[in-house]
Amino acid sequence: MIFEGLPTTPRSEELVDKAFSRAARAGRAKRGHEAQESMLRTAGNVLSDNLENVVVSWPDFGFDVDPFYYELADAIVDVDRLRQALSQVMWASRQIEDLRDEYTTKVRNSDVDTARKHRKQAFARMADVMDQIEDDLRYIGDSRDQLKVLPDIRPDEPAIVIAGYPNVGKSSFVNRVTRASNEIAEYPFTTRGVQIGHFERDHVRYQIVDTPGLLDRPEEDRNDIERQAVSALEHLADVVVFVLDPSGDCGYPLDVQLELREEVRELFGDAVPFLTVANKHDRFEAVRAESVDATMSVTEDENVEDVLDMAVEAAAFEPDLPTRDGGE
Ligand SMILES: Nc1nc2c(ncn2[C@@H]2O[C@H](COP(=O)(O)OP(=O)(O)OP(=O)(O)O)[C@@H](O)[C@H]2O)c(=O)[nH]1
Ligand SMILES: [Mg+2]
Repeated sequence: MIFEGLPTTPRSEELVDKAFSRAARAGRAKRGHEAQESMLRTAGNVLSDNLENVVVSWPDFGFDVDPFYYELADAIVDVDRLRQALSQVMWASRQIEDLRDEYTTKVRNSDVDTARKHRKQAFARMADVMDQIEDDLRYIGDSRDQLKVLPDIRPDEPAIVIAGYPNVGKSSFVNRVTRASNEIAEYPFTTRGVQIGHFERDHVRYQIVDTPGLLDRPEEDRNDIERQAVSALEHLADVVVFVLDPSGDCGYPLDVQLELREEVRELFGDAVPFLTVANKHDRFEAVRAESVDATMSVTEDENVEDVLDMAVEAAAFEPDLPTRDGGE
């Protein structure tokens, strides 16, 4: 996952302490001008290098971040604010380099007492720059802590997104079709976690994503974070499987479920294939044919594999296979 390896972000104060104590140590090893210059260089380098490392450890949001993760990240933190913070930190890194170079010249061209004054002034100005980015570093650090735990979804692998009212059998379906691989993980993303299962067809790994609390109720009941997470799912989905429970055992009448279906269908738009599957076939006789693409019963193991085949076919995923004659 793209944000997984981000290192912890240092705080301003922490970096200043580190830079100035290293500088003091470097200064003790030398005398006169050289001591002052060495302190200046050490402090400047420690600060500017550490700040630059903070920035370069992040992916470029305008370039390297898949739309799925961009949206998801933006649901959790303010990505514009984060990008601004990162560019402020980059600015600070450059600013400190400039101070280092400016004062190195001054130190070299003055007597030892004045050199010490210049060095002290440089340190004060560096500390000032660090004060100015205190909030930015904190925002970056907090963002890092939150984004680090995003679910490990691969935007480049085909994804089947499961939707439908609570209790219709979404999790039962996901559990059933991923039983062999047993790769279901819970993530602290929404209140109820995101469930991601995997299975393989023709050597292609498919992700099957169940999002309790997201696609299981009308739009107006979602809060901002959830709405944003839904729009992330829109980028991710290669096919949506909407699960109905025509028996009504789930507690929602069929017409209410069909309303939600239209809403979810509109959310994803025409570009994403959409399948409606009536589950719990053991609990109802028939459902009007035009409203569903398939019927199944997960608990009776009826038609489940066929539904999965339909989903795989609808996702129409074409892996980039090497050409047979190896022409390239
Ligand atoms: N009779 C019958 N019951 C089923 C079938 N599939 C699932 N169930 C039952 O329906 C209940 C709800 O199933 P879940 O898989 O938890 O439903 P869900 O859609 O994941 O529910 P939420 O996670 O709350 O959104 C469970 O008691 C299942 O055993 C089925 O085909 N027939
Ligand atoms: Mg569930």
